[in-house]
Amino acid sequence: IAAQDRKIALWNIGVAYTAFLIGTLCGLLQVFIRNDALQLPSWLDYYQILTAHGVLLALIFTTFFIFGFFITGMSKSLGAFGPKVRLFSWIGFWVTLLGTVMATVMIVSGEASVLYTFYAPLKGSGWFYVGLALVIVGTWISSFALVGHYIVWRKTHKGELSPLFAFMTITTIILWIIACLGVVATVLFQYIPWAFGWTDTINVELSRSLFWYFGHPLVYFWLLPAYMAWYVIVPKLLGVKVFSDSLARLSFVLFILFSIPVGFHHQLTEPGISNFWKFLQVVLTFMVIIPSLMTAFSMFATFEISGRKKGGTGLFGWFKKLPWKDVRFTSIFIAMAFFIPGGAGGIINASFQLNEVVHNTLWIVGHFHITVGTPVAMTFMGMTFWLIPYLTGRKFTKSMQILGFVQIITWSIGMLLMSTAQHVLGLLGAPRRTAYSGYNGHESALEWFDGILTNHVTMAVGGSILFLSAMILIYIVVMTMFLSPKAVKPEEIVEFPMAESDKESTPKWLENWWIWIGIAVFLIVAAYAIPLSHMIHHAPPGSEGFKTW
Ligand code: HAS
Repeated sequence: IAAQDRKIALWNIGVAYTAFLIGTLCGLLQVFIRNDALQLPSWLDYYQILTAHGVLLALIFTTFFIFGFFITGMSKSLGAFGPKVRLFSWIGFWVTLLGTVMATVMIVSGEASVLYTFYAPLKGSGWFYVGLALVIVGTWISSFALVGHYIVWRKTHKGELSPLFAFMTITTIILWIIACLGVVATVLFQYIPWAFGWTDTINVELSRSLFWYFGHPLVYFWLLPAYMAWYVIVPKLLGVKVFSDSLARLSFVLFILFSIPVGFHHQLTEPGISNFWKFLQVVLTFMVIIPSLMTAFSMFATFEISGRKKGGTGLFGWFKKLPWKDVRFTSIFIAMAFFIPGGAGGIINASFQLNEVVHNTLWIVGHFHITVGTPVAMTFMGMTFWLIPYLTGRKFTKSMQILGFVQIITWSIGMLLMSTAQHVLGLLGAPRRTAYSGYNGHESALEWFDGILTNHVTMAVGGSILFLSAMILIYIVVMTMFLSPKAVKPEEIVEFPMAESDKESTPKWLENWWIWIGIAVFLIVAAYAIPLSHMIHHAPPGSEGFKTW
Protein backbone atom coordinates (compact mmCIF):
# COMPACT_ATOMS: atom_id res chain seq x y z
CA ILE A 1 0.00 0.00 0.00
CA ALA A 2 1.05 3.66 -0.42
CA ALA A 3 3.79 4.88 1.93
CA GLN A 4 1.61 7.71 3.30
CA ASP A 5 -1.17 5.25 4.20
CA ARG A 6 1.35 2.97 5.89
CA LYS A 7 2.45 5.87 8.06
CA ILE A 8 -1.07 6.58 9.36
CA ALA A 9 -1.60 2.89 10.11
CA LEU A 10 1.74 2.61 11.90
CA TRP A 11 1.06 5.60 14.15
CA ASN A 12 -2.26 4.06 15.15
CA ILE A 13 -0.62 0.74 15.96
CA GLY A 14 2.23 2.50 17.82
CA VAL A 15 -0.23 4.27 20.12
CA ALA A 16 -2.17 1.00 20.56
CA TYR A 17 0.93 -0.78 21.87
CA THR A 18 1.95 2.13 24.11
CA ALA A 19 -1.47 1.82 25.76
CA PHE A 20 -0.99 -1.97 25.90
CA LEU A 21 2.34 -1.56 27.72
CA ILE A 22 0.96 0.71 30.46
CA GLY A 23 -2.33 -1.21 30.67
CA THR A 24 -0.72 -4.61 31.21
CA LEU A 25 1.60 -3.17 33.88
CA CYS A 26 -1.51 -1.96 35.73
CA GLY A 27 -2.96 -5.48 35.37
CA LEU A 28 0.11 -6.97 37.04
CA LEU A 29 -0.15 -4.55 39.96
CA GLN A 30 -3.81 -5.43 40.38
CA VAL A 31 -3.48 -9.16 40.85
CA PHE A 32 -0.82 -8.52 43.49
CA ILE A 33 -2.98 -6.05 45.36
CA ARG A 34 -5.87 -8.52 45.41
CA ASN A 35 -3.46 -11.17 46.60
CA ASP A 36 -2.37 -8.93 49.45
CA ALA A 37 1.24 -9.07 48.26
CA LEU A 38 1.58 -5.42 47.34
CA GLN A 39 1.00 -2.23 49.29
CA LEU A 40 0.51 0.80 47.09
CA PRO A 41 2.06 4.19 47.93
CA SER A 42 -0.44 6.61 49.43
CA TRP A 43 -0.95 8.62 46.20
CA LEU A 44 -1.93 5.53 44.26
CA ASP A 45 -5.17 3.72 44.73
CA TYR A 46 -6.55 0.32 43.62
CA TYR A 47 -9.37 1.95 41.65
CA GLN A 48 -7.01 4.34 39.89
CA ILE A 49 -5.03 1.37 38.60
CA LEU A 50 -8.13 -0.64 37.78
CA THR A 51 -9.52 2.28 35.76
CA ALA A 52 -6.24 2.76 33.89
CA HIS A 53 -6.05 -0.98 33.18
CA GLY A 54 -9.57 -1.16 31.77
CA VAL A 55 -9.51 2.11 29.82
CA LEU A 56 -6.06 1.61 28.28
CA LEU A 57 -6.54 -2.02 27.30
CA ALA A 58 -10.23 -2.45 26.60
CA LEU A 59 -10.91 0.97 25.10
CA ILE A 60 -7.66 2.49 23.82
CA PHE A 61 -5.48 -0.47 22.72
CA THR A 62 -8.38 -2.00 20.82
CA THR A 63 -9.57 1.22 19.15
CA PHE A 64 -6.18 2.32 17.83
CA PHE A 65 -5.27 -1.19 16.72
CA ILE A 66 -8.59 -1.58 14.91
CA PHE A 67 -8.12 1.68 13.01
CA GLY A 68 -4.54 0.71 12.11
CA PHE A 69 -5.90 -2.55 10.70
CA PHE A 70 -8.83 -0.90 8.88
CA ILE A 71 -6.60 1.74 7.29
CA THR A 72 -4.15 -0.88 6.02
CA GLY A 73 -6.84 -3.22 4.73
CA MET A 74 -8.95 -0.49 3.10
CA SER A 75 -5.94 0.94 1.33
CA LYS A 76 -4.99 -2.54 0.18
CA SER A 77 -8.42 -3.69 -0.96
CA LEU A 78 -9.82 -0.44 -2.42
CA GLY A 79 -6.60 1.31 -3.47
CA ALA A 80 -4.51 4.18 -2.08
CA PHE A 81 -6.28 6.93 -0.13
CA GLY A 82 -6.97 10.27 -1.78
CA PRO A 83 -5.62 13.47 -0.12
CA LYS A 84 -8.91 14.22 1.68
CA VAL A 85 -9.21 10.71 3.12
CA ARG A 86 -5.62 10.94 4.30
CA LEU A 87 -6.14 14.35 5.88
CA PHE A 88 -9.25 13.23 7.77
CA SER A 89 -7.56 10.01 8.89
CA TRP A 90 -4.78 12.11 10.41
CA ILE A 91 -7.20 14.55 12.05
CA GLY A 92 -9.17 11.60 13.45
CA PHE A 93 -5.98 10.07 14.81
CA TRP A 94 -4.81 13.26 16.55
CA VAL A 95 -8.21 14.06 18.05
CA THR A 96 -8.52 10.50 19.43
CA LEU A 97 -4.99 10.76 20.82
CA LEU A 98 -5.69 14.13 22.43
CA GLY A 99 -8.80 12.68 24.10
CA THR A 100 -6.82 9.64 25.26
CA VAL A 101 -4.10 11.78 26.82
CA MET A 102 -6.65 13.98 28.62
CA ALA A 103 -8.54 11.00 30.00
CA THR A 104 -5.33 9.19 31.02
CA VAL A 105 -3.92 12.25 32.82
CA MET A 106 -7.16 12.54 34.79
CA ILE A 107 -7.07 8.86 35.73
CA VAL A 108 -3.40 8.88 36.75
CA SER A 109 -3.84 12.02 38.83
CA GLY A 110 -6.63 10.30 40.74
CA GLU A 111 -9.37 12.60 39.42
CA ALA A 112 -11.30 9.91 37.55
CA SER A 113 -11.23 6.59 39.40
CA VAL A 114 -14.54 5.67 37.84
CA LEU A 115 -13.55 2.38 36.12
CA TYR A 116 -13.68 1.72 32.41
CA THR A 117 -17.47 1.59 32.49
CA PHE A 118 -17.46 5.09 34.09
CA TYR A 119 -21.21 5.23 34.72
CA ALA A 120 -23.07 7.02 37.50
CA PRO A 121 -23.26 7.19 40.45
CA LEU A 122 -19.44 7.25 40.22
CA LYS A 123 -18.27 10.70 39.27
CA GLY A 124 -14.95 11.85 37.80
CA SER A 125 -13.47 15.18 36.77
CA GLY A 126 -15.36 16.89 33.94
CA TRP A 127 -12.15 16.86 31.90
CA PHE A 128 -12.15 13.06 31.94
CA TYR A 129 -15.53 13.05 30.19
CA VAL A 130 -14.36 15.75 27.77
CA GLY A 131 -11.40 13.47 26.96
CA LEU A 132 -13.77 10.55 26.34
CA ALA A 133 -15.97 12.70 24.11
CA LEU A 134 -12.89 13.64 22.07
CA VAL A 135 -11.98 9.95 21.74
CA ILE A 136 -15.41 9.27 20.24
CA VAL A 137 -15.30 12.33 17.97
CA GLY A 138 -11.83 11.31 16.79
CA THR A 139 -12.98 7.80 15.91
CA TRP A 140 -15.94 9.26 14.03
CA ILE A 141 -13.65 11.47 11.94
CA SER A 142 -11.44 8.44 11.14
CA SER A 143 -14.57 6.42 10.36
CA PHE A 144 -15.96 9.06 8.00
CA ALA A 145 -12.60 9.16 6.22
CA LEU A 146 -12.87 5.41 5.56
CA VAL A 147 -16.53 5.68 4.54
CA GLY A 148 -15.53 8.46 2.11
CA HIS A 149 -12.89 6.20 0.60
CA TYR A 150 -15.50 3.47 0.21
CA ILE A 151 -18.03 5.83 -1.42
CA VAL A 152 -15.44 6.96 -3.98
CA TRP A 153 -14.75 3.29 -4.80
CA ARG A 154 -18.43 2.48 -5.20
CA LYS A 155 -18.95 5.43 -7.55
CA THR A 156 -16.26 4.08 -9.84
CA HIS A 157 -17.47 0.46 -9.55
CA LYS A 158 -21.21 0.83 -10.10
CA GLY A 159 -23.25 -2.34 -9.58
CA GLU A 160 -20.32 -4.27 -8.08
CA LEU A 161 -20.22 -5.74 -4.60
CA SER A 162 -17.30 -4.31 -2.65
CA PRO A 163 -14.40 -6.57 -1.59
CA LEU A 164 -15.23 -8.57 1.55
CA PHE A 165 -12.68 -6.68 3.67
CA ALA A 166 -14.21 -3.31 2.77
CA PHE A 167 -17.75 -4.61 3.32
CA MET A 168 -16.82 -5.82 6.79
CA THR A 169 -15.05 -2.57 7.66
CA ILE A 170 -18.11 -0.54 6.69
CA THR A 171 -20.40 -2.88 8.69
CA THR A 172 -18.24 -2.41 11.78
CA ILE A 173 -18.21 1.36 11.30
CA ILE A 174 -22.02 1.52 10.92
CA LEU A 175 -22.38 -0.52 14.10
CA TRP A 176 -19.89 1.78 15.87
CA ILE A 177 -21.59 5.01 14.84
CA ILE A 178 -25.10 3.87 15.83
CA ALA A 179 -23.75 2.49 19.13
CA CYS A 180 -21.90 5.68 20.02
CA LEU A 181 -25.11 7.75 19.88
CA GLY A 182 -26.00 6.46 23.37
CA VAL A 183 -22.70 7.30 25.02
CA VAL A 184 -22.45 10.65 23.24
CA ALA A 185 -25.92 11.59 24.49
CA THR A 186 -25.18 10.67 28.10
CA VAL A 187 -21.65 12.16 28.19
CA LEU A 188 -22.67 15.48 26.59
CA PHE A 189 -26.03 16.02 28.23
CA GLN A 190 -25.65 14.25 31.57
CA TYR A 191 -22.05 13.64 32.70
CA ILE A 192 -20.32 16.82 31.56
CA PRO A 193 -22.92 19.20 33.08
CA TRP A 194 -23.00 17.11 36.27
CA ALA A 195 -19.22 16.73 36.64
CA PHE A 196 -18.56 20.45 36.10
CA GLY A 197 -21.26 21.27 38.65
CA TRP A 198 -23.65 22.95 36.20
CA THR A 199 -26.39 20.58 37.34
CA ASP A 200 -26.79 19.23 40.87
CA THR A 201 -27.88 15.75 40.04
CA ILE A 202 -27.98 13.10 37.36
CA ASN A 203 -30.67 10.64 36.26
CA VAL A 204 -28.68 7.53 37.18
CA GLU A 205 -30.93 4.90 35.58
CA LEU A 206 -31.13 6.82 32.31
CA SER A 207 -27.36 7.35 32.20
CA ARG A 208 -26.64 3.68 32.85
CA SER A 209 -29.12 2.62 30.18
CA LEU A 210 -27.62 4.97 27.61
CA PHE A 211 -24.18 3.69 28.60
CA TRP A 212 -25.16 0.04 28.03
CA TYR A 213 -26.95 0.90 24.81
CA PHE A 214 -23.36 1.66 23.77
CA GLY A 215 -21.51 -0.78 26.03
CA HIS A 216 -22.74 -4.00 24.50
CA PRO A 217 -22.24 -3.19 20.81
CA LEU A 218 -18.84 -1.89 21.94
CA VAL A 219 -17.81 -5.52 22.51
CA TYR A 220 -18.75 -6.32 18.91
CA PHE A 221 -16.75 -3.32 17.73
CA TRP A 222 -13.81 -5.25 19.24
CA LEU A 223 -14.96 -8.65 18.03
CA LEU A 224 -15.77 -7.88 14.39
CA PRO A 225 -12.22 -6.89 13.38
CA ALA A 226 -11.08 -10.20 14.91
CA TYR A 227 -13.79 -11.97 12.90
CA MET A 228 -12.49 -10.14 9.81
CA ALA A 229 -9.16 -11.81 10.38
CA TRP A 230 -10.90 -15.16 10.87
CA TYR A 231 -12.94 -14.84 7.68
CA VAL A 232 -10.45 -13.10 5.40
CA ILE A 233 -6.94 -13.86 6.65
CA VAL A 234 -7.15 -17.39 8.05
CA PRO A 235 -8.27 -18.97 4.71
CA LYS A 236 -5.29 -17.35 2.98
CA LEU A 237 -2.92 -18.82 5.60
CA LEU A 238 -4.57 -22.19 4.95
CA GLY A 239 -4.28 -21.87 1.17
CA VAL A 240 -8.03 -21.83 0.46
CA LYS A 241 -10.73 -19.31 -0.47
CA VAL A 242 -13.27 -17.80 1.93
CA PHE A 243 -15.74 -20.62 2.66
CA SER A 244 -18.83 -18.61 1.72
CA ASP A 245 -18.83 -14.95 0.81
CA SER A 246 -22.58 -14.55 1.38
CA LEU A 247 -22.51 -16.34 4.75
CA ALA A 248 -19.70 -14.04 5.89
CA ARG A 249 -21.58 -10.91 4.79
CA LEU A 250 -24.87 -12.09 6.30
CA SER A 251 -23.26 -12.83 9.65
CA PHE A 252 -21.82 -9.30 9.70
CA VAL A 253 -25.11 -7.57 8.89
CA LEU A 254 -26.83 -9.60 11.62
CA PHE A 255 -24.48 -7.86 14.04
CA ILE A 256 -25.80 -4.47 12.88
CA LEU A 257 -29.32 -5.67 13.64
CA PHE A 258 -28.92 -7.49 16.93
CA SER A 259 -25.93 -6.13 18.75
CA ILE A 260 -27.54 -2.87 19.88
CA PRO A 261 -31.06 -3.48 21.30
CA VAL A 262 -29.66 -5.75 24.03
CA GLY A 263 -27.97 -3.45 26.58
CA PHE A 264 -30.45 -4.34 29.36
CA HIS A 265 -28.78 -7.73 29.72
CA HIS A 266 -26.12 -5.79 31.65
CA GLN A 267 -28.83 -4.30 33.86
CA LEU A 268 -30.88 -7.36 34.72
CA THR A 269 -30.48 -6.71 38.44
CA GLU A 270 -31.38 -3.01 38.24
CA PRO A 271 -34.76 -2.05 39.69
CA GLY A 272 -35.71 0.78 37.33
CA ILE A 273 -36.62 -1.38 34.32
CA SER A 274 -39.62 -3.68 34.22
CA ASN A 275 -39.24 -7.39 33.52
CA PHE A 276 -41.00 -7.21 30.17
CA TRP A 277 -38.30 -5.00 28.64
CA LYS A 278 -35.51 -6.97 30.25
CA PHE A 279 -36.97 -10.17 28.86
CA LEU A 280 -37.41 -8.70 25.38
CA GLN A 281 -33.75 -7.70 25.31
CA VAL A 282 -32.71 -11.12 26.62
CA VAL A 283 -34.52 -12.66 23.64
CA LEU A 284 -32.73 -10.28 21.26
CA THR A 285 -29.44 -11.18 22.97
CA PHE A 286 -30.04 -14.79 22.03
CA MET A 287 -30.45 -13.62 18.43
CA VAL A 288 -27.00 -12.00 18.45
CA ILE A 289 -25.49 -15.40 19.27
CA ILE A 290 -26.51 -16.69 15.82
CA PRO A 291 -23.89 -14.85 13.72
CA SER A 292 -21.19 -16.16 16.06
CA LEU A 293 -22.45 -19.71 15.60
CA MET A 294 -22.42 -19.10 11.83
CA THR A 295 -18.81 -17.96 12.18
CA ALA A 296 -17.87 -21.10 14.12
CA PHE A 297 -19.48 -23.24 11.39
CA SER A 298 -17.65 -21.35 8.69
CA MET A 299 -14.31 -21.75 10.46
CA PHE A 300 -14.68 -25.51 10.91
CA ALA A 301 -15.61 -25.79 7.22
CA THR A 302 -12.53 -23.76 6.22
CA PHE A 303 -10.25 -25.95 8.34
CA GLU A 304 -11.70 -29.15 6.97
CA ILE A 305 -11.57 -28.07 3.32
CA SER A 306 -7.96 -26.96 3.68
CA GLY A 307 -6.87 -30.06 5.63
CA ARG A 308 -8.48 -32.42 3.12
CA LYS A 309 -6.94 -30.52 0.22
CA LYS A 310 -3.56 -31.20 1.80
CA GLY A 311 -4.28 -34.93 2.00
CA GLY A 312 -5.88 -35.30 5.42
CA THR A 313 -8.18 -38.34 5.46
CA GLY A 314 -10.72 -39.89 7.80
CA LEU A 315 -12.97 -38.04 10.18
CA PHE A 316 -10.28 -35.86 11.76
CA GLY A 317 -7.18 -36.47 9.59
CA TRP A 318 -7.46 -32.96 8.14
CA PHE A 319 -6.82 -31.53 11.60
CA LYS A 320 -3.19 -32.68 11.52
CA LYS A 321 -2.63 -30.98 8.18
CA LEU A 322 -3.32 -27.48 9.49
CA PRO A 323 -0.23 -25.20 9.47
CA TRP A 324 0.58 -25.51 13.17
CA LYS A 325 4.14 -24.25 12.70
CA ASP A 326 2.90 -20.91 11.40
CA VAL A 327 2.52 -18.63 14.41
CA ARG A 328 0.15 -16.37 12.44
CA PHE A 329 -2.30 -19.29 12.22
CA THR A 330 -1.73 -20.99 15.57
CA SER A 331 -2.26 -17.77 17.50
CA ILE A 332 -5.63 -17.20 15.85
CA PHE A 333 -6.64 -20.84 16.30
CA ILE A 334 -5.99 -20.63 20.05
CA ALA A 335 -7.91 -17.35 20.10
CA MET A 336 -10.90 -19.12 18.53
CA ALA A 337 -10.66 -22.04 20.94
CA PHE A 338 -10.88 -19.62 23.89
CA PHE A 339 -14.06 -18.19 22.42
CA ILE A 340 -15.89 -21.49 22.86
CA PRO A 341 -16.00 -21.22 26.69
CA GLY A 342 -16.04 -17.41 26.34
CA GLY A 343 -19.21 -17.51 24.23
CA ALA A 344 -20.80 -20.18 26.43
CA GLY A 345 -20.15 -17.95 29.45
CA GLY A 346 -21.86 -15.10 27.60
CA ILE A 347 -24.93 -17.26 27.07
CA ILE A 348 -24.97 -18.04 30.80
CA ASN A 349 -24.70 -14.34 31.64
CA ALA A 350 -27.53 -13.50 29.29
CA SER A 351 -29.88 -16.07 30.75
CA PHE A 352 -32.14 -13.94 32.89
CA GLN A 353 -32.20 -16.14 36.00
CA LEU A 354 -28.58 -17.32 35.85
CA ASN A 355 -27.44 -13.73 35.70
CA GLU A 356 -28.51 -13.45 39.36
CA VAL A 357 -25.74 -15.88 40.25
CA VAL A 358 -22.91 -14.30 38.31
CA HIS A 359 -23.67 -10.59 38.15
CA ASN A 360 -21.11 -8.36 39.85
CA THR A 361 -18.88 -11.30 40.75
CA LEU A 362 -15.39 -12.17 39.53
CA TRP A 363 -17.08 -14.56 37.06
CA ILE A 364 -17.78 -11.55 34.81
CA VAL A 365 -14.11 -10.56 34.95
CA GLY A 366 -13.26 -14.13 33.93
CA HIS A 367 -15.80 -13.86 31.07
CA PHE A 368 -14.32 -10.79 29.53
CA HIS A 369 -10.78 -12.06 29.79
CA ILE A 370 -11.76 -15.01 27.60
CA THR A 371 -13.68 -12.85 25.14
CA VAL A 372 -11.93 -9.55 24.63
CA GLY A 373 -8.77 -10.57 26.56
CA THR A 374 -7.99 -13.64 24.45
CA PRO A 375 -10.12 -14.28 21.36
CA VAL A 376 -9.91 -10.62 20.38
CA ALA A 377 -6.51 -9.70 21.87
CA MET A 378 -4.75 -12.85 20.68
CA THR A 379 -6.16 -12.46 17.18
CA PHE A 380 -4.71 -8.94 17.21
CA MET A 381 -1.39 -10.39 18.42
CA GLY A 382 -1.41 -12.95 15.60
CA MET A 383 -2.04 -10.10 13.17
CA THR A 384 0.73 -7.99 14.67
CA PHE A 385 3.29 -10.63 13.63
CA TRP A 386 2.69 -9.78 9.96
CA LEU A 387 0.95 -6.41 10.02
CA ILE A 388 3.87 -4.39 11.42
CA PRO A 389 6.55 -6.04 9.21
CA TYR A 390 4.22 -5.57 6.24
CA LEU A 391 3.91 -1.86 7.04
CA THR A 392 7.58 -1.23 7.86
CA GLY A 393 9.07 -3.56 5.24
CA ARG A 394 11.21 -5.19 7.96
CA LYS A 395 11.93 -8.87 8.46
CA PHE A 396 9.97 -11.18 10.75
CA THR A 397 12.88 -13.50 11.47
CA LYS A 398 12.88 -17.19 12.51
CA SER A 399 13.88 -16.27 16.04
CA MET A 400 10.97 -13.85 16.24
CA GLN A 401 8.65 -16.62 15.07
CA ILE A 402 9.91 -18.76 18.00
CA LEU A 403 9.46 -15.85 20.40
CA GLY A 404 5.98 -15.41 18.94
CA PHE A 405 5.18 -18.99 19.93
CA VAL A 406 6.54 -18.43 23.45
CA GLN A 407 4.39 -15.33 23.65
CA ILE A 408 1.10 -16.91 22.63
CA ILE A 409 1.69 -20.03 24.71
CA THR A 410 2.48 -18.01 27.84
CA TRP A 411 -0.56 -15.81 27.17
CA SER A 412 -2.75 -18.90 26.88
CA ILE A 413 -1.42 -20.51 30.07
CA GLY A 414 -1.65 -17.23 32.00
CA MET A 415 -5.17 -16.59 30.80
CA LEU A 416 -6.28 -20.14 31.45
CA LEU A 417 -5.08 -20.01 35.06
CA MET A 418 -6.30 -16.51 35.76
CA SER A 419 -9.68 -16.73 34.10
CA THR A 420 -10.49 -20.19 35.49
CA ALA A 421 -9.70 -18.89 38.98
CA GLN A 422 -11.86 -15.84 38.33
CA HIS A 423 -14.82 -17.91 37.10
CA VAL A 424 -14.66 -20.28 40.07
CA LEU A 425 -14.10 -17.53 42.61
CA GLY A 426 -17.06 -15.70 41.12
CA LEU A 427 -19.31 -18.70 41.63
CA LEU A 428 -18.16 -18.84 45.24
CA GLY A 429 -19.28 -15.26 45.65
CA ALA A 430 -16.11 -13.20 45.25
CA PRO A 431 -17.24 -9.74 44.17
CA ARG A 432 -15.70 -7.93 41.21
CA ARG A 433 -14.24 -4.42 41.39
CA THR A 434 -13.36 -4.83 45.04
CA ALA A 435 -9.96 -4.31 46.54
CA TYR A 436 -9.39 -6.92 49.16
CA SER A 437 -7.49 -6.78 52.37
CA GLY A 438 -6.26 -3.69 54.06
CA TYR A 439 -8.25 -1.47 51.76
CA ASN A 440 -9.57 1.48 53.71
CA GLY A 441 -9.15 -0.50 56.88
CA HIS A 442 -11.43 -3.37 55.82
CA GLU A 443 -10.54 -6.84 56.96
CA SER A 444 -9.07 -9.38 54.63
CA ALA A 445 -11.53 -11.62 52.81
CA LEU A 446 -8.84 -13.86 51.38
CA GLU A 447 -9.47 -16.70 53.80
CA TRP A 448 -12.84 -17.38 52.13
CA PHE A 449 -11.05 -19.03 49.25
CA ASP A 450 -8.40 -21.67 49.62
CA GLY A 451 -8.73 -24.30 46.85
CA ILE A 452 -6.11 -24.73 44.12
CA LEU A 453 -8.03 -22.87 41.47
CA THR A 454 -10.01 -20.84 43.88
CA ASN A 455 -7.42 -18.66 45.41
CA HIS A 456 -5.93 -15.35 44.62
CA VAL A 457 -2.43 -16.83 44.35
CA THR A 458 -3.45 -18.76 41.22
CA MET A 459 -4.86 -15.56 39.82
CA ALA A 460 -1.64 -13.72 40.60
CA VAL A 461 0.52 -16.47 39.06
CA GLY A 462 -1.64 -16.29 35.93
CA GLY A 463 -1.40 -12.50 35.92
CA SER A 464 2.41 -12.59 36.20
CA ILE A 465 2.72 -15.04 33.30
CA LEU A 466 0.49 -12.75 31.27
CA PHE A 467 2.72 -9.80 32.01
CA LEU A 468 5.79 -11.74 30.91
CA SER A 469 3.98 -12.61 27.69
CA ALA A 470 3.02 -8.98 27.15
CA MET A 471 6.67 -7.93 27.47
CA ILE A 472 7.74 -10.48 24.85
CA LEU A 473 5.11 -9.06 22.54
CA ILE A 474 6.34 -5.51 23.15
CA TYR A 475 9.85 -6.70 22.26
CA ILE A 476 8.56 -8.13 18.95
CA VAL A 477 6.63 -4.92 18.24
CA VAL A 478 9.69 -2.72 18.88
CA MET A 479 11.92 -4.97 16.76
CA THR A 480 9.57 -5.13 13.78
CA MET A 481 8.79 -1.44 13.99
CA PHE A 482 12.28 0.00 14.36
CA LEU A 483 15.18 -2.45 14.60
CA SER A 484 14.81 -5.60 12.56
CA PRO A 485 16.72 -5.45 9.24
CA LYS A 486 14.79 -4.42 6.13
CA ALA A 487 13.50 -7.31 4.03
CA VAL A 488 15.35 -7.45 0.72
CA LYS A 489 14.95 -10.91 -0.78
CA PRO A 490 11.47 -11.81 -2.08
CA GLU A 491 11.09 -14.64 0.47
CA GLU A 492 11.77 -12.20 3.32
CA ILE A 493 9.07 -9.73 2.32
CA VAL A 494 6.05 -10.05 4.59
CA GLU A 495 2.69 -9.93 2.79
CA PHE A 496 -0.81 -8.93 3.88
CA PRO A 497 -2.56 -12.33 3.67
CA MET A 498 -5.96 -11.58 2.16
CA ALA A 499 -7.96 -14.55 0.87
CA GLU A 500 -9.97 -14.61 -2.33
CA SER A 501 -13.72 -14.58 -1.90
CA ASP A 502 -16.14 -15.69 -4.63
CA LYS A 503 -18.93 -13.18 -4.77
CA GLU A 504 -20.68 -14.26 -8.01
CA SER A 505 -23.57 -15.84 -6.15
CA THR A 506 -23.72 -13.29 -3.33
CA PRO A 507 -27.03 -11.39 -3.41
CA LYS A 508 -26.59 -7.67 -4.11
CA TRP A 509 -29.11 -6.64 -1.46
CA LEU A 510 -26.66 -7.67 1.21
CA GLU A 511 -24.84 -4.44 0.46
CA ASN A 512 -27.93 -2.25 0.61
CA TRP A 513 -27.05 -0.55 3.89
CA TRP A 514 -30.37 1.28 4.18
CA ILE A 515 -32.21 -2.03 4.68
CA TRP A 516 -29.96 -2.97 7.59
CA ILE A 517 -29.86 0.46 9.14
CA GLY A 518 -33.67 0.66 8.82
CA ILE A 519 -34.29 -2.67 10.57
CA ALA A 520 -31.70 -1.84 13.23
CA VAL A 521 -33.43 1.48 14.00
CA PHE A 522 -36.79 -0.29 14.18
CA LEU A 523 -35.46 -2.86 16.66
CA ILE A 524 -33.74 -0.19 18.74
CA VAL A 525 -36.93 1.88 18.96
CA ALA A 526 -38.96 -1.23 19.83
CA ALA A 527 -36.56 -2.26 22.59
CA TYR A 528 -35.73 1.14 24.06
CA ALA A 529 -38.31 3.87 23.34
CA ILE A 530 -40.83 3.05 26.09
CA PRO A 531 -38.45 2.11 28.93
CA LEU A 532 -36.24 5.15 28.22
CA SER A 533 -39.24 7.44 28.20
CA HIS A 534 -40.19 6.07 31.64
CA MET A 535 -36.72 6.88 32.87
CA ILE A 536 -36.79 10.38 31.37
CA HIS A 537 -40.08 11.05 33.13
CA HIS A 538 -38.67 9.67 36.38
CA ALA A 539 -41.29 6.98 36.64
CA PRO A 540 -39.91 4.26 38.93
CA PRO A 541 -41.58 0.82 38.78
CA GLY A 542 -44.84 0.83 40.66
CA SER A 543 -45.35 4.59 40.37
CA GLU A 544 -48.06 6.27 38.37
CA GLY A 545 -46.92 6.61 34.79
CA PHE A 546 -44.91 3.37 34.88
CA LYS A 547 -46.59 0.60 32.95
CA THR A 548 -45.82 -2.97 33.89
CA TRP A 549 -45.93 -4.83 30.62
FE1 HAS B 1 -20.12 -10.57 27.13
C1 HAS B 1 -20.52 -8.94 30.17
C2 HAS B 1 -23.33 -11.73 27.32
C3 HAS B 1 -19.82 -11.98 24.00
C4 HAS B 1 -17.25 -8.76 26.60
N1 HAS B 1 -19.09 -9.14 28.19
C5 HAS B 1 -19.40 -8.63 29.43
C6 HAS B 1 -18.40 -7.69 29.82
C7 HAS B 1 -17.49 -7.60 28.78
C8 HAS B 1 -17.93 -8.53 27.78
C9 HAS B 1 -16.28 -6.71 28.68
O1 HAS B 1 -25.85 -11.15 28.98
C10 HAS B 1 -18.34 -6.97 31.15
C11 HAS B 1 -18.95 -5.62 31.12
C12 HAS B 1 -18.79 -4.97 32.47
O2 HAS B 1 -17.69 -4.49 32.78
O3 HAS B 1 -19.74 -4.97 33.25
N2 HAS B 1 -21.33 -11.69 25.93
C13 HAS B 1 -22.60 -12.07 26.19
C14 HAS B 1 -23.12 -12.87 25.09
C15 HAS B 1 -22.12 -12.94 24.15
C16 HAS B 1 -21.00 -12.19 24.68
C17 HAS B 1 -24.48 -13.50 24.99
N3 HAS B 1 -18.79 -10.42 25.61
C18 HAS B 1 -18.85 -11.08 24.40
C19 HAS B 1 -17.74 -10.69 23.58
C20 HAS B 1 -17.01 -9.77 24.31
C21 HAS B 1 -17.69 -9.62 25.58
C22 HAS B 1 -17.48 -11.19 22.18
C23 HAS B 1 -15.78 -9.03 23.98
C24 HAS B 1 -15.17 -9.01 22.83
N4 HAS B 1 -21.62 -10.39 28.51
C25 HAS B 1 -22.87 -10.93 28.36
C26 HAS B 1 -23.69 -10.50 29.50
C27 HAS B 1 -22.90 -9.69 30.30
C28 HAS B 1 -21.60 -9.65 29.65
C29 HAS B 1 -25.09 -10.83 29.78
C30 HAS B 1 -23.32 -8.96 31.59
C31 HAS B 1 -23.12 -9.79 32.75
C32 HAS B 1 -23.39 -9.01 34.03
O4 HAS B 1 -24.31 -9.40 34.74
O5 HAS B 1 -22.70 -8.04 34.34
C33 HAS B 1 -22.22 -13.65 22.81
O6 HAS B 1 -21.92 -12.76 21.75
C34 HAS B 1 -21.35 -14.87 22.71
C35 HAS B 1 -21.60 -15.67 21.44
C36 HAS B 1 -20.43 -16.53 21.13
C37 HAS B 1 -20.46 -17.83 20.86
C38 HAS B 1 -19.17 -18.56 20.61
C39 HAS B 1 -18.98 -19.01 19.17
C40 HAS B 1 -17.62 -19.63 19.04
C41 HAS B 1 -16.73 -19.37 18.05
C42 HAS B 1 -15.38 -20.03 18.09
C43 HAS B 1 -15.29 -21.24 17.19
C44 HAS B 1 -13.99 -21.94 17.42
C45 HAS B 1 -13.27 -22.57 16.49
C46 HAS B 1 -11.97 -23.19 16.88
C47 HAS B 1 -13.70 -22.68 15.09
C48 HAS B 1 -21.72 -18.60 20.82
C49 HAS B 1 -17.04 -18.46 16.93
C50 HAS B 1 -12.12 -24.67 17.10
C51 HAS B 1 -11.19 -25.10 18.13
C52 HAS B 1 -11.28 -26.24 18.85
C53 HAS B 1 -10.28 -26.49 19.91
C54 HAS B 1 -12.35 -27.24 18.71
